[in-house]
Order: sequence, then structure tokens, then C-alpha cells
Amino acid sequence: MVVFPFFFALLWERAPGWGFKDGVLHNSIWLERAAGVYHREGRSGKYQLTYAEAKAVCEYEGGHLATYQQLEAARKIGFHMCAAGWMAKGRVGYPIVKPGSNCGFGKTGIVDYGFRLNRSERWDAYCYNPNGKDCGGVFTDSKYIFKTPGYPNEYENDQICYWHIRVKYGQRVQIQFVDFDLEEDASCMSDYLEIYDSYDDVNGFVGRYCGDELPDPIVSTGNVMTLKFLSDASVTAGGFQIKYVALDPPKKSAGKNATTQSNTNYLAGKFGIM
Ligand SMILES: [Ca+2]
Repeated sequence: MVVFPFFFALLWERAPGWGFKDGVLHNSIWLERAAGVYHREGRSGKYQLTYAEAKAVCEYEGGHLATYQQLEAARKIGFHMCAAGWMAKGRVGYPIVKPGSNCGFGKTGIVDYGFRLNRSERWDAYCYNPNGKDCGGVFTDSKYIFKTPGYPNEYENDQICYWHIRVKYGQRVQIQFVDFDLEEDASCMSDYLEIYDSYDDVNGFVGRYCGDELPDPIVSTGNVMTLKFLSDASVTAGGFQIKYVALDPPKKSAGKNATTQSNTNYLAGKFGIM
């Protein structure tokens, strides 16, 4: 099941790049505002939800459709999704942090499709629920433990959760696997956890994980990280508990500069097919 073992040495000397990735400065201005906004798509894939269905998805999980202002607050702390979704009052749009030619028309901000007259149009959904941290959201705490929805019970079919981690400027994110059990298959096509060394699920792919082997700890290169959990339509398993902690930059003590401090100063990923 290990497709390619992968070791990516990250030297502490590259510290000046911390918090600055892909031309976007991740400063700490918005860190206090953990937004509670998350993205949802229909069980059958992208752009399948009418306005009424999108609303129901959020409400089923104890929240409601995010307002434009809530989505913008989340965007400011690094929430970036290349998928248009319903917001409150029938508005549609998506949050862009990093300008790109194939998403967001090269601009940053909320790409706003406005208030839709036809609410039978099918888009994704942006929900807001600061208390519903079970399946996804934006996290700015210095440590937190993510669990698959329903843990310690088995997770359900057809789950998609995105956890966006954003710690203080200058810090890094260390991911530690406490418990891990996802449906096993050779290339993790059924159920999987994907980890990205960036604020979205496009850039910085680190690895895709399934089965019940406990992966090694992972340390980000910057102050953001994204986890995506997906389960398909059949066969579930025990799920996972994954802890993250914010690592402070190493102090430049007098004398020699230590280049490494422990065996977690690297990104180690088990790659699936990408
Ligand atoms: Ca499954």
C-alpha cells in the first residue's frame, strides 16, 4: 500500500520564507477570528445543490448558510476554495486568497455571482457553524485534535471534510497521528485523508493516506496546512484522531546553530496517485 515513500528535507535555515507562500503574506491580523465557515458539496459531487438543499445541508449539521461577511472573514484567515457555493439569502460566490488564472479571474476576494434569481441552480454550499467543528472548518488555535465525524464510532459514508489550519505568522504546523483507521485499498481511492502544505487543496500536496498504519508526523513549511477527509459510498472504518500543534521558530541561541532538532523536521508523505 505504500506507493512511494517520500522524504522532503526542510531546513530551518529557510526560515525567512515562513508564513510567506505563493506570494501571499500570511500575517496575523485576522488570527483572532476563527471563522467557523466551511465548504460543502453534494454527495454526488460538485455543483449538485439547489439553494434549498444547500440550506438543509448546513442546518442538518447545526449551522446555517454563511453570509457574505462571514465568508470574507474566513477568506482573510486563509480560506481559499475554487468552487462556487450558496451563501445566505441566495447569494453565490467563492473565496479566493491566491490569485490564479484558472480560478477567480486573477483576483483575490470573494468572487461574487450575486443574488441568484433562479434558486434551482446547482452549486456547492458555504456553511457557518462555529461550534460544529466535527467535519471541517478554519482553525487558528495553537493546538487542536481533529476527529472523523462521530469518532470514536466509525465514520459514515459520503463524508467530505476540509480542515484549514492557520497558526501565527512565523510558526509551523506539526501534524501528529494519534489514531488512524480508514478503509484500506491499494491506492487510497475509496476513503482517504489528504494533507496539503498550503491553505487550499490544490497546492503543496504532501500525501494521501488510508489503511490503519499510523503515518509519521508532518511539519509544514509555512504557517498554514489543509487536511481533506473523504469517504465513499460503502465500507467505513474506525476513523482518526489527528493532533496539530503550532511550533515556534527555533531560538537563535548563542553558539552553534542547530540545523535540526528532532526527527520531525521534515515532510514525510505516503503518496497515492496524483
Ligand atoms: Ca469507504
